[in-house]
Amino acid sequence: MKLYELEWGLYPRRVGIYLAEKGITGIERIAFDALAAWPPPELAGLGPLGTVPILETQEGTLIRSSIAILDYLEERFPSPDMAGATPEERARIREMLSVIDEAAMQFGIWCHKASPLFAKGERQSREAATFAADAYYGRLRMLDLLAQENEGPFLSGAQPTIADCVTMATLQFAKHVYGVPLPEGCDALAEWYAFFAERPSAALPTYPEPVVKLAHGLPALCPPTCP
Ligand SMILES: N[C@@H](CCC(=O)N[C@@H](CS)C(=O)NCC(=O)O)C(=O)O
Repeated sequence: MKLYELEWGLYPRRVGIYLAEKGITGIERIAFDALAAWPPPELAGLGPLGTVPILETQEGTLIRSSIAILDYLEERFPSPDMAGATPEERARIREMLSVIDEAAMQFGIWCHKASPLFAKGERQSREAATFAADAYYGRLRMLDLLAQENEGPFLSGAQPTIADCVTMATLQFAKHVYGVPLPEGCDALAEWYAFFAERPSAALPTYPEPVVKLAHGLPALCPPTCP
């Protein structure tokens, strides 16, 4: 199998953290360079979406969404279970996944509409960015409530799940690339973050300096109205 990725990108990191937690090592990793022209020419041969991660299975099927890749790998490698052992556990993990996936989407809009990183290629909108920043923090507050219900130390139960991987990829990227902290008062989420960040799977990737230079400091530039 082959995984096409940007090692440090928010969505590919979901898969990177998952592979490390799961202990899957036999996948060839092909990392693109975001500082070169985007999209890289090789991406054109991998279907029309033009985003990473993409998993190419042994049979040659291309899977082009991070959550679909995680679902596929869970079915392919069921042990150790990271998707929930019972229908109830699976539902709980999906509940968290949908909240953090919505958060990631809103975070992307905040960045695309207000960060100097995108100012050249995209129409900027302070109004859209502030709306998205508030929506991002709103989703994290929801996730904090869900984390409060859990006995931990992981987001859902006593073992790492795909909800931990997807959440860590999002929060770590927000913090280290854009300088976006957790919203105030999200103590359960903050406690989980401090715990999970120490795991080897969450070791920081190398973020490209020119990207961080332009991206860092987003909250000062365009703050959420309810920090
Ligand atoms: N929904 C997709 C989103 C993937 C995505 O947007 N990836 C970013 C990199 S982190 C990308 O490829 N962006 C390039 C572009 O949109 O042109 C997933 O979950 O995999």
